[in-house]
Parts: sequence; C-alpha cells; structure tokens
Amino acid sequence: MLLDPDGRPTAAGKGSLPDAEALLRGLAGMIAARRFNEQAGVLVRQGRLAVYPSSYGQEACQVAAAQVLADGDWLFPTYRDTAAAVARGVDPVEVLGLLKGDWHSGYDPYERNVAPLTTPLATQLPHAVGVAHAARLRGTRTVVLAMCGDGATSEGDFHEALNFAAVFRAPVVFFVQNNQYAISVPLARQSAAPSLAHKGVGYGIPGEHVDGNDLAALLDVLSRAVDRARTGAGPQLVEGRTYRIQAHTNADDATRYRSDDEVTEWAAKDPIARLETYLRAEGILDDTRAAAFAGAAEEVAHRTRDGINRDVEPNPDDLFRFVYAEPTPQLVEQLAMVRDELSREEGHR
Ligand SMILES: Cc1ncc(C[n+]2csc(CCOP(=O)(O)OP(=O)(O)O)c2C)c(N)n1
Ligand SMILES: [Mg+2]
Repeated sequence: MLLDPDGRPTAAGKGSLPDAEALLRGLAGMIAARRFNEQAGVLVRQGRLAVYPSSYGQEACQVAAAQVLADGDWLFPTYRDTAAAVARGVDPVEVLGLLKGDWHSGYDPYERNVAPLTTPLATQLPHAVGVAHAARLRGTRTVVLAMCGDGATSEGDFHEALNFAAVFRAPVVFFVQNNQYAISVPLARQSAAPSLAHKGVGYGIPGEHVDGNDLAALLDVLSRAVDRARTGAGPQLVEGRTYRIQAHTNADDATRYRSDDEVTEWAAKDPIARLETYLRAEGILDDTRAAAFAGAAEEVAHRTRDGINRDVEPNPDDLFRFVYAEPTPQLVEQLAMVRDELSREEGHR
C-alpha cells in the first residue's frame, strides 16, 4: 500500500509514489470508469443491455491494467473488465456490444490489442500465454497482461497457463482481481491458499499481492511486473485485493449472501476518493481540473448512451461470416438454412 484509505502516503509510499502526471491520468481514468459503470447499470435497467457485470469499486484495478501497458502490448480481459478495455481506448459502445447481445466480440481485438471479453472462466489465460510465447519467439518486445478473478484461480486453465508461461518464460503478467467473491462464493470457501499470489510459487512464478483500491500501488507493482516481463525475466502473478461493491450482475441479489456492513466497510476504502484526497492535499488537483475530469467522464457516458440506444439491424449472415477464414461445410449448410427460413418468414408477412 502506498496510499492509505484516507489518502495519506504510507511509510512505503513516502518518496516512492508514481509521478503526479501518472496519478492524474489514473484519477481521470477511474472517474470515467465509474461513470461508465453507472451508465451501463442504467442501460441494463432500461433493457438496452442484456446483462452487466459491474466493476464499480474495482476502478483502480481496471485503469491500472490499461495504464501500465505500451501500445503494442496485449490486454486479455474478462466479462467484468469492460472499463479496462475502455481505459485502453476501445470504443465504449463496441465494448458493450457483447453484453447487449449485438455482435460477436463487439469490437475488433486488433485495433487496440484487446482480446475479446471472455465469459468462460480462465479460458483466456492459455490464449494470453500463447500470444506472449509467440511474441517471444518472434523477438518482439510485446508483453501480455491477462486478467482474471479470484474464483477463476480454481480453474484448470489458470494452472495450465501459469505452468506453460513459467516453463517457456512467456512475457505475461497474470493479474488476479480478488474482489472477494465468485458470484455468491466468498474467498474462504474458494481457496485454502495463504493468498492467491502464493499460487505462483509452485510453478516458479513470483507472486505479489497489492491493495487493489490503491491506484498508486497498482501502477507501481504492475509496471514493475510488465517491465520485468519485457526484459525476458518471465511471467509474474499479481493479486489485487479489492471488492465487488455491486452484485455479481444485475441478475444477482447479493443481499442473500453478504451483509450490508461488509459492503459499507469496503465502500470506505474507495479507490477514487483515496487518490483524489491525496492529490488535493498535495495541491496537484484543483477544482478546475476535477471538473474537466468529470466533464470528460460525462462525455464517455453520453457517447455510450447514444450508441447503445441506437437500434442496429443485425445481419443474420454475420453469425457465420467470422467463425473461420474458410467456412466449414456445416456452416455453409446452416447459413443456407437460416436464409431459407428467413425468406419464408418474409413471404408470410
Ligand atoms: C468455466 C466456467 N465455469 C463457471 C462459470 C459461471 N460463472 C460465471 S462468473 C463466475 C464467478 C467468477 O468469479 P471470479 O473469477 O472471482 O470473477 P468475478 O465475477 O468476481 O469478477 C462463475 C462461476 C463460467 N462462466 N465459466
Ligand atoms: Mg471474484
């Protein structure tokens, strides 16, 4: 921890905080991320999004994950990491395409080097390691940052990915957002490991845990892990300890398995308030700048709202177009069946 929950530098933080510009950028990113979370929540209630797994309260992890990467690096997000994708520059409307039920991944992964949001737990991790391994074989200096949740660390894919990455010294940083729950399952029922960061040890991967609501500490730990991977020293596991302030998704009722007191306790450790308090106390942030950050966040919300509220006419052919470069005979047949069925429906109208 570099900044305590009241926004004061800790002993470790004195003299070793990231520079003011990085912290301001991080704060602006978190304010935009929170506004995006709020906006997406509203769009769900309006029936414009099918589902939204909110990262409200986890904005420091979301923004830091994007901020520590260079342009050519890759980010592998989960369904909860929409705000990280937005922070990396993916169009917010396209990011929500999948959750709206519009279109395959919703965005072009190659535009900002952000892999598709992955819903099956941990399956993105072996893919991330593959990309990192390929980069190493090609001699590029690409680093991959692969995100997953606390629950996902129980999945076989998590362990296989760590093992492969360690053996082949793949330039990948595994970033676990430990938000204390896997839907209704609390961490204590999920894992008996001393910490999730310990899970690297058996594979020969250094593990570090960090306060996931302390943007300064996250930038410090994650950027060191990324730099280390870039120099060829191999993978690292970082556990960010944070909290899922809202329900798992809009389809969940979190009051059935956790207390309001617990939520209140974590809300007091809010990542945005903490950094803002520090930056104001240091005279780095003033009202004009804070208003500009809020204005930019409002702009993201506005764009998101406008784009999601615009009805698109989906082309059913698209279901088949991007599955394989060369469609399989089965896909060709299925496409013909869909077209046939639709044309008959047209006939009945
Ligand atoms: C392979 C697989 N098994 C089960 C699920 C159902 N599922 C969706 S989210 C979730 C909990 C994941 O918890 P965690 O990894 O901590 O991520 P969080 O949702 O807290 O961000 C589960 C079990 C799934 N998506 N994929
Ligand atoms: Mg979790």
